[in-house]
Amino acid sequence: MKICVIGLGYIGLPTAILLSEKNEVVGVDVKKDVVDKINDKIMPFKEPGLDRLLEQSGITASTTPRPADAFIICVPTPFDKEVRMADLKFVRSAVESIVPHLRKGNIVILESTVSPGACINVLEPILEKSGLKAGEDYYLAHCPERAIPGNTLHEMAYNDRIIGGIDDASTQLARKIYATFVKGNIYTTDITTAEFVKLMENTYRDVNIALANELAILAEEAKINIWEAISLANHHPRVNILKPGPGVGGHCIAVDPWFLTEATNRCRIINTAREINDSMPAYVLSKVKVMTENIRRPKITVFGVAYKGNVDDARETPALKFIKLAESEGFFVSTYDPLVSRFEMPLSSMEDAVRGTDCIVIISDHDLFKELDFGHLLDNSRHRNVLDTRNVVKSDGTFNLVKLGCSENA
Ligand code: SAJ
Repeated sequence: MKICVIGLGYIGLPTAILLSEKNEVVGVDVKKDVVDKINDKIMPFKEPGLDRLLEQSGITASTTPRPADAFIICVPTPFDKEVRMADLKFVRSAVESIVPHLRKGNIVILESTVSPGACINVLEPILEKSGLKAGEDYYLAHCPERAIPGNTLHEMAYNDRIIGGIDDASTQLARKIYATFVKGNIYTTDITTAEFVKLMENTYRDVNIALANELAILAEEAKINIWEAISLANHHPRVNILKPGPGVGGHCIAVDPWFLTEATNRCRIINTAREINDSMPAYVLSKVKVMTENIRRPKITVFGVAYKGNVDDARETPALKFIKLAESEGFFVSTYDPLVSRFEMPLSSMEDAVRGTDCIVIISDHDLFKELDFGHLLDNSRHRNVLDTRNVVKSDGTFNLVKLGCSENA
C-alpha cells in the first residue's frame, strides 16, 4: 500500500518508519531541513533505536503530499492559552494539503490529539472540498497515538491501540493498516469515542500526578518522606500513585485535559488538577527561597530543562516556568542539560553552571544525574545546597540536600 504520513515529528517519523517495513511510505513535513535530514538518513531528533531503523528504512521525505492510498496525519495540536482550547491550525493545514490528492477509495487517518468531535466537525468539511464524501467515496478514521517519548519504538509496536472510524469500513481498513506493525491488540469504536478515550488517558495521568503533588506538600507538613510513603501505598494491589515533581510538562499531558474541558463549565477535578500541576514551579521556588534566605544576589543552577527525564524535548517544560519565576524574583539562574539542544535560554557546561552557585535545583530526572558526585561537584559552588524535586540525588553528607515531599529532617 502507498502511504503518505504527514508530520515527521516525534510520532509521525517513527510511525512512517515502522509502516515502511511493509508499505511504500512517503513522509511529509513543512520543514525543509527536517525533510533534507530524513532523505540523508539523519534523525532530526533523539529517540532510542530510531537512527538505526531510519538508516535501514526505504522511506522518502517531501515537503508536499503525494497521491497515495492512505494519508496519516501526525501533526502537533498546540494549546491556545488565551482561549484555553486546542489550536487545530496544523491539523487544518495538513488536511487542506491532502484535498488535491484525495481519490475514491483512499483513507484519511488522524493520529493527532483533538477535542471531541473534531474529526466530524473540522476534518470532514475540509475533505469534502475534494468533491468526495466520507463513508461513501473515501474512508476516515481516528487512531490516536499512545507512545511515550523515550520508549516510542517499543510502545508503538507493543501497546494496544484504539481505532474509531466514521463507519465500519473505515475502521476495518485503518485496522488493516496498523496491523502491519502493531503487535498489541487493536480495539475498535466510533470516531468520536476514539477522540474522547485519548483525552481521558492523558487526563487520568494528569489528575494522578496532581494527587501525588498535593500529597507531597501534605507530607512535608506531616514531616514524612513522600517517596517512601508512595512506594509503600503502591504495594496495595489497587493503588498506583504516580510521582510528584516540579510540574507537568510536554506537549500532551500538560495541555490535553483542556481539550476535554474547552466546551463545558462542568469540570472540577480536571481543572483543579491542572491548577495544582501548574502551581508546582512556584512551590519549588518557595522552597529555594527558604534554602537561600539571607544570601545577597542568590545564584541558582537548574539541572535539567527537558520536560522529563532522558528526553531532549523541552516543550512546555516546568523548568522554563520555574526559571522565569526565579528571575522575576531576583535570582540569577544558570542552566545545565546535556540532552537538550533547543531551549529558550543559553545552556552552560556543568562546571560553568555550578560555579559560584548557591543552590542546584534538579528539575528533570535524567539518569545521568543519579550517577553524579554532587559532593565533589559542589566544591566550586558558593553554598552547598541541592533541591531535588525528583528524588534522584543521593546524599554523601557533605551538602545540604532537600527533597520535594520531605520535611527537612525526614
Ligand atoms: N510526570 C510526573 N510524575 C510522574 C509521571 C510524569 O511529574 O509520575 C511528569 C513528567 O515529568 C512530565 C509530564 O508529567 O513533565 C508528562 O510526562 P509523561 O511521561 O507522563 O507523559 P508524556 O507527555 O511524555 O506522554 C504522555 C503518555 N500518556 C500516558 O501515559 C497516558 C503517552 O502514552 C502519550 O502518547 C503522550 O502523552 C501523548 O502524546 O499524548
